[in-house]
Amino acid sequence: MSTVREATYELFRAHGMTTMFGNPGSTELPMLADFPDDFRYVLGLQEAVAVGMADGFAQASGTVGHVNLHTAPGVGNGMGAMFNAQANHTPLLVTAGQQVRAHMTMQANLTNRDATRMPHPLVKWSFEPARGADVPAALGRAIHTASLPPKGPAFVSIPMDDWTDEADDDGSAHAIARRVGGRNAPSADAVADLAERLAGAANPVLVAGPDIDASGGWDDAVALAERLRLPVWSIPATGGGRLGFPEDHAAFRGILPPAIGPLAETLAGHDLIVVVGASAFAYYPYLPGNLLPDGGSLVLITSDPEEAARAPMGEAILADPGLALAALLAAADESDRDAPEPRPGPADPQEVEGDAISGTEAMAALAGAFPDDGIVVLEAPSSTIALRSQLRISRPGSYYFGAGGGLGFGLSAAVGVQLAQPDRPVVCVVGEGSAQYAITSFWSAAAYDVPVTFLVLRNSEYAILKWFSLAEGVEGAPGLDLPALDTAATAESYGVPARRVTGGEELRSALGEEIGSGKPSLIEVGVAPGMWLE
Ligand SMILES: Cc1ncc(C[n+]2csc(CCOP(=O)(O)OP(=O)(O)O)c2C)c(N)n1
Repeated sequence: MSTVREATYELFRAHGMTTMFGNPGSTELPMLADFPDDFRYVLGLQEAVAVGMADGFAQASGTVGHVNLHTAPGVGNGMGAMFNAQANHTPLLVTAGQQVRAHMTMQANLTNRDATRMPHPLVKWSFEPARGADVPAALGRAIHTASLPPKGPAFVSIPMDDWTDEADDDGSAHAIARRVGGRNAPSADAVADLAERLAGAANPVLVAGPDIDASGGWDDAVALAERLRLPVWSIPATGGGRLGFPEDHAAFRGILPPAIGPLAETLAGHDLIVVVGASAFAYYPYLPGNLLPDGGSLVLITSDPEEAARAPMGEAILADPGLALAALLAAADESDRDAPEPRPGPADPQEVEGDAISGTEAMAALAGAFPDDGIVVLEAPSSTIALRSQLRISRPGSYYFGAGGGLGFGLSAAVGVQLAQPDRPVVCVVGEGSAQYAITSFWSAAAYDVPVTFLVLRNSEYAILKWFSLAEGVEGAPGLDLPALDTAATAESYGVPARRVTGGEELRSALGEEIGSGKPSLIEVGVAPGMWLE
């Protein structure tokens, strides 16, 4: 006979889920009792940080992440980060403690009175087992649900007295042994049809999305583009948490603009647009126009039925992006079309007045110091495009961004990514405004000696919101300036050594010293106000 707790840890072990992120409360302590030596608990000081770390860890490790939250208030604090995890297609098990069963009907203090409803619509499945003995099977079901396409968070609320209950040994053994595969190959007909259309199109184009990276399709995307001479665009920068194609490749054309009209205009002249591993498209701001260029048709390949259904135009093939690319490649003959125009090289940074530098110059300095095996976690809104233009990432699994747009992903996910990839240097590029949403990540980085290099771009404002004000015709909005926000001093107070640098040269040499140093550290540089688009 084993207890529910023993059977549960066996289940986690069987799935390779031996890292647990969390912030504990009294209702979670029974789960954490006698914490096994082969498990690692990573404390986040606020639940948004714990969820963000688990998100980064899950994506960069390829396992299901696990975050344990404190009953209703902990789930509430974690929900913004769950929104990002859902948009990122991150496989994530979210567990939360719950009052003792005997206390729930009378709604004793800290009872999560509607636990299963609370995290909706951000989770794929939400459950509170009817009996303690069912906890391992419920967790098994949540793990499978999280890892089936579309990957995403699944939630289980667990009353605190369940952990010492006797497990259902037969049921637990099956739960521990079960494996559920979720990669669907496209139908042979769909592949043959699309391969024929790609061969016959006058000017086809590939639009690469984040799930190419997540499904291991990077190399086949490159081979397909080369064989068919396809120009390749990235989906809009704000809509994708990963990169689907090397951005220094000769076929890579750039990043599509995020609004309806400009996006279609950018693709003008293409008669076949094949979008792989993405939502088509995560538009914002609203700039109406035609959804497709004249004479263009679009085929979306996604493993997410909702992405397939909600796209406002074109056809969709429901399939794992990596498997679909492999199948298309196998069906593709070498094309004699002309090779696509190469993308121009990075722009020279413009001079700005005063001590601050442009976001472009800051990103050029980063590019100058960035190692081949580096990983970027990005949350610096007004320098997002500058980073993508200056630092042309050439390897898979090297870029993470909060696709939901909820700030707080950057700092926290960077810690999780680094824990999952201890041998690759992680650089977190973050705006000083964005950093505040997950500021206690600095403590976790210091406490667990997670050697992220944090690059803080300090422009003393919410620059992107000022840019949006112009786009939205809004004047006189309050709350867009951030005077005297000293992120370097705050990081120091949490135990992360910080330094301030001035100018591109100093920034580049500081980055060269810190990246790969094996220690967490922070570099803050002054950046001039404004949007940096090259
Ligand atoms: C949770 C959350 N709250 C608010 C916002 C709105 N928001 C988007 S960008 C931004 C400003 C970010 O400031 P900073 O990191 O300094 O970057 P900058 O725009 O100056 O480059 C804000 C507040 C958001 N995206 N997410």
